[in-house]
Amino acid sequence: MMRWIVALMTLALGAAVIVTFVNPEFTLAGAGQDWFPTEVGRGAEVVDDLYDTTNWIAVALLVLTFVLLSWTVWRGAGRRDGEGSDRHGSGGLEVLWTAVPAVLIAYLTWIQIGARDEISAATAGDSPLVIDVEGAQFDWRFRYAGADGVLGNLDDITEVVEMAVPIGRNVELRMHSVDVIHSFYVPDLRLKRDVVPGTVTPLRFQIDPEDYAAAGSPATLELRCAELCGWGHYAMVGRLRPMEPAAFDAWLIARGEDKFSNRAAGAPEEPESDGEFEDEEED
Ligand SMILES: [Cu+2]
Repeated sequence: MMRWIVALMTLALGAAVIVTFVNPEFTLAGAGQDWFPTEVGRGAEVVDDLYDTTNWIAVALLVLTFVLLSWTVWRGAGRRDGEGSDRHGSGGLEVLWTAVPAVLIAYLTWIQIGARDEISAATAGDSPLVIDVEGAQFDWRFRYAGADGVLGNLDDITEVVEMAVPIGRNVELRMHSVDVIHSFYVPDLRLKRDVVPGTVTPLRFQIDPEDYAAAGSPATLELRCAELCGWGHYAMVGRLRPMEPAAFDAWLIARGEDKFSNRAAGAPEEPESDGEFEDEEED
């Protein structure tokens, strides 16, 4: 009797964990959603496939673990003398539990390399629009080449918090940090990459026009810092503003003209800010 109670309790615990873990997939799928917001980046669906594959392998292993655990408890509790087995070592089992994870890890590595190549292929070709991205405690700064098309000189256009990007055009970020490690994370694009002081990290993407329209053409895409970087980490929020290519070009030219008219009028050359974080700093 005892062993059945123990085995059922173990199974119930296993089932509860599985339901908690697996159920959101079905609930969200029923509502026509996924764990993530609808992807709008070229090649981003590859990340979703990778996520699903990894997730289902984990669920299968979880089920297997609980079934084996329940069986062990049930079998052990049935021994009348109350003694456990004194068997030590099992060559066959050790080979098995080394070989199976090794094969799984090799498989996961293989599909991740494939996914990386597919994502790179999706944004290959076309000389990209280059944007310099600076991560700093605790905001995002963006720098575009001015009218001369060259980054890193006086006519550069600087923005804070919001990065305008053209839809359907390759964008290449050159990311760097002025202090600690940050992480550039845009869930809608399935993009996440560390921004590390002392080095420049490139990151390419393209907002796919069809996917963007299918996602309901959101006015902005959330940008988060995904690396705990200090007390203001929670406020290190930015956004991407997708724009039609013609509107983007016009915006960039206008920003360039603003800058020079401001300078001629003697205005300080300060990037605009939405004040989200700066307000707090003044207190
Ligand atoms: Cu950060």
